[in-house]
Amino acid sequence: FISNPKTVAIVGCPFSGGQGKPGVDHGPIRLVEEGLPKQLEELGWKVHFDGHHQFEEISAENDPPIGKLKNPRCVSRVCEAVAKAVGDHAKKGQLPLTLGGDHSLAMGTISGTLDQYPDACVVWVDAHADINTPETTDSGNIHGMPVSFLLGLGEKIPEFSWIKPTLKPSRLVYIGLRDVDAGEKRILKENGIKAFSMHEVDKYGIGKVVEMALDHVNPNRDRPIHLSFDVDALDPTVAPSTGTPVRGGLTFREGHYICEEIYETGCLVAVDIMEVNPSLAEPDAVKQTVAVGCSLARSALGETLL
Ligand code: Z70
Ligand code: MN
Ligand code: MN
Ligand code: MN
Repeated sequence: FISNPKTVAIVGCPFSGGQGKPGVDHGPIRLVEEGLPKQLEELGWKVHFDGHHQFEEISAENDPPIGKLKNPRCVSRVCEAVAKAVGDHAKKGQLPLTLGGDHSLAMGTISGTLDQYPDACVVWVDAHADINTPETTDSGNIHGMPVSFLLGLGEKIPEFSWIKPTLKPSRLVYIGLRDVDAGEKRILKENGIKAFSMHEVDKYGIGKVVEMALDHVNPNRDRPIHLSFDVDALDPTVAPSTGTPVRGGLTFREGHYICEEIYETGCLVAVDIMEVNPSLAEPDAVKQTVAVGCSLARSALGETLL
């Protein structure tokens, strides 16, 4: 799907409005400072990076809740801008690599991907399902809801009407879940959404889980793949500096294996690395988390062990 010479477009999204903890907006800055653009060049990619998006014209003020949703206008407008950026890069044959920022941004990134590749499937790697609706959310944090907006579930909020809910439940698969709200479990069941929780990773091993996940969304390995990776899918010992660490997560190798295997399909068209928050741990743990974010991106873009 990607034209030659292969170009990756880094879409830096310093944004935290989809949740309550400051600092996640600094994630993309740290990932780039760590040397990610150069690392990708060393893998043979042409790297397009024209600075982090500033979302200048989008105000975080005068944005009272709509129902339970917090910062709804701000999140919506930022995601709309991200959808345009990601879609434009994809249109040029570039592979957008979005650096978050909180996971609400995936409303934008996946909308951008689906605009260019309507038959794309989504592999969502996360401790959380991020599929609450405006009705089921307890927290009101929109980073816990992007998937429901993309699927068109729940009450329609006019402010989010730019989202075309074109993602089909059958084109979505989860890996790594272990902190899923009761309402989310019901939504997953009702919509027949395939999910490989940490229980399945324990039972079958990551090799079999990735194979089954791809067999579900992409049986002939001919559909474009969008990989949306929340670093909290990794165990907190591996990625400590993130907003909602949950014990019992993916090992370092399991996380990277998912990325390597998806790269190997040759179908990958977009990647998100989300929820790196450099303000939530000691300096060494922050450095470790930032380094892991970079190495996940490298694995997804073709870095091999041999
Ligand atoms: C919860 C909610 C969530 C990330 C927390 C948590 C969602 N289900 N996602 N941290 N990355 O607020 O809806
Ligand atoms: Mn750009
Ligand atoms: Mn998430
Ligand atoms: Mn998460």
